[in-house]
Amino acid sequence: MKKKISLIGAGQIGGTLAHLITTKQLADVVLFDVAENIAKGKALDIAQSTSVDGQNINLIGTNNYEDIKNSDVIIITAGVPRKPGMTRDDLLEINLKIIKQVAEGVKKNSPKSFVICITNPLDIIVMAFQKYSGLPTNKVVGMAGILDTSRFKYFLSQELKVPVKDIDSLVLGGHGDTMVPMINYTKIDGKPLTQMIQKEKLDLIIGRTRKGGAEIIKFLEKGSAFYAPAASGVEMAESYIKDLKKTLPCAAYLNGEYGVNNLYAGVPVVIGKNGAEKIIEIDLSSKEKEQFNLSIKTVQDLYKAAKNIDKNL
Ligand code: TXD
Repeated sequence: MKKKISLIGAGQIGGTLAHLITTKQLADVVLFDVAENIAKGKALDIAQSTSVDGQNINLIGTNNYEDIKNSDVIIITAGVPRKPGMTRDDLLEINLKIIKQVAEGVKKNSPKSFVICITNPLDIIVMAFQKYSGLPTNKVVGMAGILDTSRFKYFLSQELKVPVKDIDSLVLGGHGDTMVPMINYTKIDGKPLTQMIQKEKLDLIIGRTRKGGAEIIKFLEKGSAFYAPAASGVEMAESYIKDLKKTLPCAAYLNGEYGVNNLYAGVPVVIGKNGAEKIIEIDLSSKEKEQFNLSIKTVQDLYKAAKNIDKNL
């Protein structure tokens, strides 16, 4: 039975998601955007690429929420991206309004979907989507940790001259400047990272990872990163659709895990046919636990700011 993925937002990430889903033949695609012609134009262009590569994938572009009915997966990128000099938190007020509209559309038309939020500020937007939509917490997750981990692994691979596939790592916590690369968990070809790199070089790489988004925004001037974010979102969708039960760093609803309650934050999550099936609690060093708790505090503070904007959150 062909699967269906609806993409709410047909901008830089949404369009790239649509193209990746098509080339991987993962599912038929609905590209939804308030800018209907953007959605229609990108859907038509990607659909025409299937004649070249032979994929059996159907795509439509729309601004009608009824077209997302019975989606297996919904990936949300609707919102405003950062401009140079902006923080992810600066997007809070405008993107909260947008995610409320999106939540209403999804709740009404496709409430049984597995929903992956990408819009920033990610940890709060995914929380707001779950609260506004009322979808079960195991069926609503946020994409950030896979992207942050991919950046960290890439920088390490460049520094140590090893293939990224030989690096195991996790970046957890909030998707912001306090995100936590798990140094003790990171292995290079099975060996502890700390035995492979000088502290000064590692600190530079951690700093660059935390500012990874801003570095790309500076180059692009208009818009923010979209290839790696889209690849990261597709990995989550694929693990759900194919029931791969991959353990992936995602923003998931914490209900006591890691000592955190009623908050979304980046943790290792098993993603399978039931959505966020299990949160994995890894052992944290005392320093990692301190940094993780600080990151959680920044998410909690931003959530308080969100509740000041909308008391219903
Ligand atoms: O790791 C992560 N989670 C981040 C997320 C990585 C990179 C980018 N991150 C955030 O994703 C970024 O800060 C933005 O908040 C979103 C989307 O980024 P993108 O680069 O795709 O932004 P675009 O190109 O501006 O696309 C956004 C689209 C655009 O086409 C708008 O017309 C549409 O969103 N939009 C809407 N669609 C549906 N419904 C509503 N209300 C709406 N408002 C705008």
